[in-house]
Order: sequence, then C-alpha cells, then structure tokens
Amino acid sequence: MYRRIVVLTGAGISAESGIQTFRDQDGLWEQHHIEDVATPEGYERNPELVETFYNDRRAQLALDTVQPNAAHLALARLEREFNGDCLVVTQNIDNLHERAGSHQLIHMHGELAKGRCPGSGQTFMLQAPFGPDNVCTCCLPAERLRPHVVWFGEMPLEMERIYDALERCDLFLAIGTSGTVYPAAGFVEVANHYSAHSVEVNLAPASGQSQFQYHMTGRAGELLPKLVDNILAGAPLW
Ligand code: BJW
Repeated sequence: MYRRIVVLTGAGISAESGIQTFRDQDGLWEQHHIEDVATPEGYERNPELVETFYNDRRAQLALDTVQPNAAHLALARLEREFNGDCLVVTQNIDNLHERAGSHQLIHMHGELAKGRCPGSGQTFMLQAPFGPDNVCTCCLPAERLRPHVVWFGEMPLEMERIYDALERCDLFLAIGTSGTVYPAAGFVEVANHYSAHSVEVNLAPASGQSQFQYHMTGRAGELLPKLVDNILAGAPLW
C-alpha cells in the first residue's frame, strides 16, 4: 500500500480533451518556432506574436468541447479517495486538472488563465486577452501583463515544494509527457534515488533507456481509471 504519491502530467493527458501536444505529429512545435513563442527573448522581440499564441490557446480552452477527460477525473478521484498524500505536478498550463476536481496541484510551467506583472511579479486572473491595454493594477505607470508561463531559460515554479514531495514519495507516476524538458524530465531519477516505484503511462512504447520501472502503453484516458482502481485497492500495479 502506497502512502505518498507524486503524479507528473504532460501535454498527453490533455490530448484526449482536444488540446494539442507539443512534440507529436501536428503538435504545436510543428506550427510555431519554439524560440519565437516560448523564450523571453522571443517575447521581447515580438510581444504581439507571443500574445496571439497564448490568446488563441486560451480561447480554445474556453470552448464547450474542451472538457476534462477520464484521466483528469481519475486523478481527482485518486486525491479524494486515497488514504495518504497525493500531489499532481503538471507541466500543462491548461486548467483541466482543477476543473476535474484536483486541489493538490502545482502548475510548474504556469497557467494560461493568468497574466503576470513583469515589474512586481504579481499574478492576475485574466479578464481580457493579452494586449497593450491589458495591464497590471499594482504599478504606476501600469505595466503590460505578460503570460504567466515558464519559457525556456526561466525557472519553473514551486521547485522546492516539488523536490520535497519527490524525496518523500513512494510512488511516482508520469503521464503523457515526452520527458524531454528539464527539470521535469529528471524527476524520475530523484524518485528512483529515494526508492519510490516509478510508473510511466504514455501512448508511445517505452524507449530502450527508460528510467521507469514499469511502463503502460496506451491512452491515458483508458489506462488511468484502472490504474487508480488498483492503487486505491492496494493491488499490485505490475
Ligand atoms: C499521450 C497521449 C495520450 C500523447 N495518452 N500519452 C540540457 C540539460 C538539462 C536542461 C537543459 C539542457 N539544455 C537546456 C536545458 C533547460 C531547458 C530544457 O529542458 N531544454 C530541453 C529541450 C533540453 N529547460 C528550461 O529552460 C526550464 N528551466 C530550467 O531548466 O531552469 C533552470 C533549472 C534547473 C534545475 C532546476 C530548476 C530549474 C524551463 C522549461 C520551460 C518549458 N516551457 C514549455 C512552454 C510553457 C508554456 C506553454 O505551454 O506554452 O512547457 S515548453 C513545452 O514542453 C511546455 C511543456 O510543459 C513542456 C513539456 O512537454 P510535454 O508535456 O512533455 O509534451 P510533449 O508534446 O513533448 O509530449 C507529449 C507526450 O504525450 C508524448 O510522449 C506522447 O507520446 C504522449 N501522449 N497523447 C498518453 N492520449
């Protein structure tokens, strides 16, 4: 029976909700240059381009068709029914985990629903799309809000809390992430080092050098409900 679980999620968990991943075929990085839309330098060069990228994704998230799927719901159920600690660390900036009912949640790469004042660092729930008139209320003169997201070269959020949970967990699950972006890609090593069991759920088969002890191949929405049943029942996972 596990006592402390850390779940890392990536774009793959939201794919079945109709949100594009980054590196799959037809993913976001096939249509946009990373250095243009996901770096502080890109934003400095052309804020309008970056704002359009995030405004479009925010508008997509508001569509009725985009809803939490069975995998988000299974993780919310795990948190509700698990007799121990369960923390979801998501790399995703969508809000599908919270809409599914997860509360113990860290958005390590930020949140699409928020803007941030570049001067004070204060975050604001967005009331309107990003643009020159969407400004903070904390500075004089008011500053243009930037997306509250973590771009390449920037420090992901709440790292201390994440490493603390990783060092104490006995089960580490990684769901729908390609494991190419650090520091998230290194979390499995930390969990392994502290003797946790590590399980990966991904559409793609395990790669030869996988650091995970167990790999489940398939769609997160199909595999997670059963996996959560097994964790809650204290049944062996493999
Ligand atoms: C399914 C599925 C289904 C599909 N069911 N599965 C060399 C070594 C180490 C580090 C570096 C290095 N060189 C540079 C770095 C640093 C850099 C980095 O990692 N670069 C790599 C590319 C090499 N990292 C950074 O700069 C980070 N900051 C940093 O390191 O600060 C210093 C620091 C050091 C140590 C400790 C602490 C701090 C910042 C990274 C910021 C990433 N930002 C982005 C954009 C954010 C906002 C936005 O959304 O626009 O975050 S990039 C993008 O990639 C986004 C994602 O969160 C992230 C990860 O992508 P993810 O989620 O894995 O998606 P995909 O598309 O790659 O994969 C989807 C997977 O799902 C696939 O595997 C599918 O098979 C699967 N799938 N459908 C199950 N239905």
